[in-house]
Amino acid sequence: MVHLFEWKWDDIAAECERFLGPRGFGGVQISPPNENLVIWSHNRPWWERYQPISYRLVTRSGNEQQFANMVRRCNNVGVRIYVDAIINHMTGTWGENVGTGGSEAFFDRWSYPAVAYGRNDFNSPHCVIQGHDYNCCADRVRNCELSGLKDLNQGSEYVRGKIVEYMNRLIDMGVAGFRIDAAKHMWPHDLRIMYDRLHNLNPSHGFPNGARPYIFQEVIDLGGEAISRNEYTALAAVTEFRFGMELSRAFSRGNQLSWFANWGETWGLLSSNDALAFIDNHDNQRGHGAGGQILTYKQSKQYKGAIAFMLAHPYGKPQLMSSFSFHNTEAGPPMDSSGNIISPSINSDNSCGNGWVCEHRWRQIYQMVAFRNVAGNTALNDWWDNGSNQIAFCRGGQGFVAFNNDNWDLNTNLQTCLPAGRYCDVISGEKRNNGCTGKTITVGNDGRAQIILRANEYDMVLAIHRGNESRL
Ligand code: QV4
Ligand code: CA
Repeated sequence: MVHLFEWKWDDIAAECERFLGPRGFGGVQISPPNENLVIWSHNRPWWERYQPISYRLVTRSGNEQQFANMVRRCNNVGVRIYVDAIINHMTGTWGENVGTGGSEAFFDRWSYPAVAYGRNDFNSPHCVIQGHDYNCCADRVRNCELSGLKDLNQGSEYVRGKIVEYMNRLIDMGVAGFRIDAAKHMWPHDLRIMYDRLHNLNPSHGFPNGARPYIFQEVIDLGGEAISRNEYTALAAVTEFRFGMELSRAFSRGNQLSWFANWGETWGLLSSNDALAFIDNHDNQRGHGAGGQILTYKQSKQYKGAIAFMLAHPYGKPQLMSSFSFHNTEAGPPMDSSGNIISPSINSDNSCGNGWVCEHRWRQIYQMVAFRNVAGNTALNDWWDNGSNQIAFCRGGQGFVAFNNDNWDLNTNLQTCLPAGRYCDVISGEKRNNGCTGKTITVGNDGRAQIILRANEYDMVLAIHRGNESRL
């Protein structure tokens, strides 16, 4: 799954058809599709989309018809749509009070007529979460406001009804699941009641009869807080923030890759089935949310290393971040002077222009998506390391990957566990007309090959696998 952060629905539909479907991506996380407050006083920041004003499907990404069209076109090519659901709160106090669809809010009366919500639908007495609440007071984290955003009371049957109605409308339109924003700030038993009332996925969009939505809940748990991610795993999957934190640290040389031989639950990560795994997300790539030195597109060599490790390793359900380029952490997506989002342009080498980074279109990343699909459910085997930052491993006779994050060369004969033959390294190049634009690796009858990754190479990864993209 890739998070196409702030993309427009028409552009996502085209991306599903021209790139994501053909390249084997399973899904897209989209930005919140419901109406949000327009915030010109901060020059239309990206975070205005986390300030709901109604559940009407009209945002800078598009209107309801464009949304429906995107879902249909993506499902047709096997790419599923996952909605970022903002159900903990509504927009808070601002000088501005008009939404992307023209709806208004009246903050002094806690009034959101386009839903409609009023004073009784929010938690009271009114309070705002303070930093130390996270360490002591689960009830305050759940019943007070997250940075002044009006806190809905999901204990109310009326509020639950409105939220479930919104989510079911999306499911009926063909959506496959949800990211539950700020799940930590809602009571697990209220979430359970709402999840239980969600419709089955719509069979007319190609889902099997009785299929349930895939839900991943945003719970930031780096340890030591009053609320634990374990309170949410019985309900649905959970975002595993420790995953990207540890891998970012290691690929920045703050820890040795050789320690990752037992990467997974033994490191204190969630059980693999419960985990949405990622390196960076839209918050921590710009210093919001969980802190720490998170790798992003800005440290591209290390970042591609961490992403390749994520995609090659069997742990969790991996999610890629696809960004717009930014310097200012508040800045919204590329836009014109009226605030309309500018579409990404597509260059002949697959990369994007117009201010879009499109990490998912970097060869070293999308070719590792193919690697993961070929590796399937196979386990990890033939781990090798040099006791430092050179490692290699296999996936069940399907794929082999090597990393060199030391400042000296890797040049070693290693077990690749692949059938004898010639393979194209999918990191340094790609297969073209039975040739390879990058390194060619020859695997002998014993499954071994000479693996070379120089310290000063453009990338620190080498990957070969069975299947069309790599086998020559
Ligand atoms: C300001 C003051 C407050 C004051 C308030 C009201 O800072 O002290 O009470 O005004 O006067 C924006 C502004 C923020 C402003 C707030 C309210 O940045 O300064 O408060 O709006 O108007 C995103 C951004 C937030 C942004 C929010 C709403 O990250 O900065 O707040 O959108 O626009 C915790 C949570 C976790 C959360 C994470 C960021 O446990 O759930 O913080 N992550 C998710 C999303 C994230 C989003 C939200 C939750 C809220 O991933 O992107 O916040 O929907 O770790
Ligand atoms: Ca709450």
